[in-house]
Amino acid sequence: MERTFIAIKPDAVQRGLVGQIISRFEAKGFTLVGLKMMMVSRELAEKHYDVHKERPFFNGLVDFIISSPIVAMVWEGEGVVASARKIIGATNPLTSEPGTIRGDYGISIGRNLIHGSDAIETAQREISLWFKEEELAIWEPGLTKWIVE
Ligand code: D4T
Repeated sequence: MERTFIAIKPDAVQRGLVGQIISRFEAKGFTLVGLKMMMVSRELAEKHYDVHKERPFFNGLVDFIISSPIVAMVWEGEGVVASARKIIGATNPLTSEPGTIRGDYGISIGRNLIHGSDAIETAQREISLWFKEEELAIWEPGLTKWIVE
């Protein structure tokens, strides 16, 4: 079953948006299989954003991610990687569509509330970077037959 890595960033945690953000994925019908609140080490933040290490915003981005707790999650479901990206919205909240998380709650690209894996292979890499296998629950909600044909 497809899985994606989602992180609720420090700005969204500080603003009390954790519940509303989790609700959107629950209401859609995806299954939560991993969840932890944590302070992120600089080493983990740098590994996670390794692809951006030459970009001018890299240091500021890492400083932001480690500045305050985040909520790390793994969500499961058919097509969850691409669907979560749509639920999250475009990188710059000013251009994200209303109805998306960034479109509804954000203004600034450096405070864009949430991260979601951008492809299935990225999701696999990120899930193994952030979670141990035993931290993930293998379960099927009883409601699944009412959500997935
Ligand atoms: P993430 O990876 O956080 O889900 O965001 P996106 O996938 O939507 O966007 P990204 O990888 O291009 O950017 C990663 C992260 O860097 C911040 N950022 C980005 C920034 O602060 N300034 C910038 O100019 C850009 C391009 C926001 C998201």
